[in-house]
Amino acid sequence: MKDDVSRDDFLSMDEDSKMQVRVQALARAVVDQEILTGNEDLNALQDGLDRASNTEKTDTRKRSMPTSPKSSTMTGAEIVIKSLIDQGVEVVFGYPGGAVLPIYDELFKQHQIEHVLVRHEQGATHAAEGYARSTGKPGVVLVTSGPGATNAVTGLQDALMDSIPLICLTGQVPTFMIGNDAFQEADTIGITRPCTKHNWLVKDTDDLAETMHQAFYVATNGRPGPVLIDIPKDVQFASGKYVGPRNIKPTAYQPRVKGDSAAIQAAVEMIEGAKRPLFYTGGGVINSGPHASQLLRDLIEATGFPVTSTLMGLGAYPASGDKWLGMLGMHGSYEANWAMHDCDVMICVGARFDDRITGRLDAFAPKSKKIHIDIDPSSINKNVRADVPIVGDVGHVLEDMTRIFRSRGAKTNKPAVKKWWDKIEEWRAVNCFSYENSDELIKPQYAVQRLAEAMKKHGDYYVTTEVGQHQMWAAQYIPFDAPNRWMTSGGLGTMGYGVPAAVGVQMAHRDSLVVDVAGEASFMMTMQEMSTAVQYNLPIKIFILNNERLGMVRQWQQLLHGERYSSSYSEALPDFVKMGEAFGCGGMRCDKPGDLDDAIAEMIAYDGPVIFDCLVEKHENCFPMIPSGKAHNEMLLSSTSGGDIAQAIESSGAVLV
Ligand SMILES: Cc1ncc(C[n+]2csc(CCOP(=O)(O)OP(=O)(O)O)c2C)c(N)n1
Ligand SMILES: [Mg+2]
Repeated sequence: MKDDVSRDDFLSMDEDSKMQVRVQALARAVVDQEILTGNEDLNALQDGLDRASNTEKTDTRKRSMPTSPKSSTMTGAEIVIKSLIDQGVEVVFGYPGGAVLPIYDELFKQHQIEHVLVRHEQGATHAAEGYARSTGKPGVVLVTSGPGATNAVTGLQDALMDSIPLICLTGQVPTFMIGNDAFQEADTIGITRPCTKHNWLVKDTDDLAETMHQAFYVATNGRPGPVLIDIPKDVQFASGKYVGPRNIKPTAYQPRVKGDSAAIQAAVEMIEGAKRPLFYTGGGVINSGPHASQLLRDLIEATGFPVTSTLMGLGAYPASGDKWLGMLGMHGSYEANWAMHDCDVMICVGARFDDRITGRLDAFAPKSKKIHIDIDPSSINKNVRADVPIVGDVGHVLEDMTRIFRSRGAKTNKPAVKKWWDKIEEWRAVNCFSYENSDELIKPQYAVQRLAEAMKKHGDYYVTTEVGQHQMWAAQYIPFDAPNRWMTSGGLGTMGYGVPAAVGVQMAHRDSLVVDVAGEASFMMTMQEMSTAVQYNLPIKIFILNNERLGMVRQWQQLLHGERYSSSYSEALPDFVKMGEAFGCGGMRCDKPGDLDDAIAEMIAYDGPVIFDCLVEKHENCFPMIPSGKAHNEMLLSSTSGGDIAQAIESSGAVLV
């Protein structure tokens, strides 16, 4: 339709002209697709035409009820849009194609939902993830069948591993052609079953509304995650019954949110007696909502215990808080990892004992008793045995725990905890994030530190990242004082996440500063989304730490593969400044430490999206590092000598990633 008439022209037309345009578009869609051959399809087409002409006619055909927007009978495509509106959806990230044209047609006719046209379906899923993580609301994706759906798979798996609520709507070939190897057919349900929390193929328009609302429920309740609804094209054209979100049948999926009170009581007793306690928090705190982060802060202040967090949990407890030890894990802080190794009571809140956190499992926190709070029962005792497991929502459990702790007099073993803090201060004094700076070359750590200072000066900021060394430096050097400000691909480690995620974040926070800390190689995986940023006036800043290397791969090859740098050099890089110009956004370059502050200030002040090419030292490694297969107390620091590093990883560890 866009070929013939613009959206604004369409909206200003009288009803007769609008009708004509719709009829032509529907007819064209049929010819283009060459799929409406059977009687049922002709009925479906007739339904669409009837609706378009808004004729009040009685018809004996099964699914040809005329509809008005208020009626509870609508076409499948209308049901999709009405369900989204009733679920409070404001933005959909998507890409059209033959199998979703009826839904795109309905999008065209309304004003409540904004559609963001990405440049690749992977971009739609990451943008929806960025939107979801920065707002706490589910992200919505709309893509076509076949390649549209398969392109979305990486983002679905990413969202599954990081527990991000997404609703992905895919078009499918008409029901009567499924299994025929039809044009753009793929077994989307089969392909996405392992990378969604749940998925549905809707074969009857009467089931569509119910399924849409179920999908929102499943994606956002319990451990959040991506869900997918596959909607054949005839189901979109046909008419069916609409039910609102409050009228759907009760579902069997009722995740437990309240923790067992006896277990919470046992946990409080353990907290009271702890001599070397540690809070180990994760993305579950953020997913539970800002209230959970506040409760966590209250409990930490009430106990006076130290706290560390996974990559996904940054911001739940403020980095400026005095109980903060920094992130733990493979590239976490010295003090956090040592505290983890030596603690006697570990309070794990909304984290899942991922291998990046535990290191060698049989040497993980060997002297500790573990309390594990998680909404997902399958996470408990999966990798590490919990002494006190508590299944429930972090917010609910922390509220009960704090109440019980206070009602018993807020007792802790103060002298022992004071001694523990003294020990922690010794580890802190190691100053594990120090590095040798240079006047000539921009050290990547320095670049991130200067960026962090400038962002702090600017005020509230949101950061996305790609995957690699730059991601770890961003986690180490950028402080987050609030939840929902840090968007990174933790579980899947997806290069190419950051640009589209920044698009999604900026859609939700139009006036905020949104920066993607990128590597040059990752940026090139989804850089086409700069075009999306330009189209929707999203002033995202892409801060590339350009080391002309697949830096993290190079680091592992140096440490593990005898310095044989097999294919880890970024050859034939484009000129990122010219690329910025070509996209119609800003392009900047900086290669001198002395110019960096001014250049970063210019980038932040630039009125629009910017690609910032920061040329950094090419051989810097990311420390501290727990070599694979080692325990937390065997961490390497930047001061560890080269020979010791080369020998640090044994063959048993080399097999691990
Ligand atoms: C899609 C994808 N492919 C491959 C990898 C493996 N990988 C992890 S980090 C990395 C290098 C990233 O290079 P760059 O984006 O320049 O970041 P740097 O490490 O140099 O900061 C690679 C190839 C990945 N994480 N994701
Ligand atoms: Mg690089």
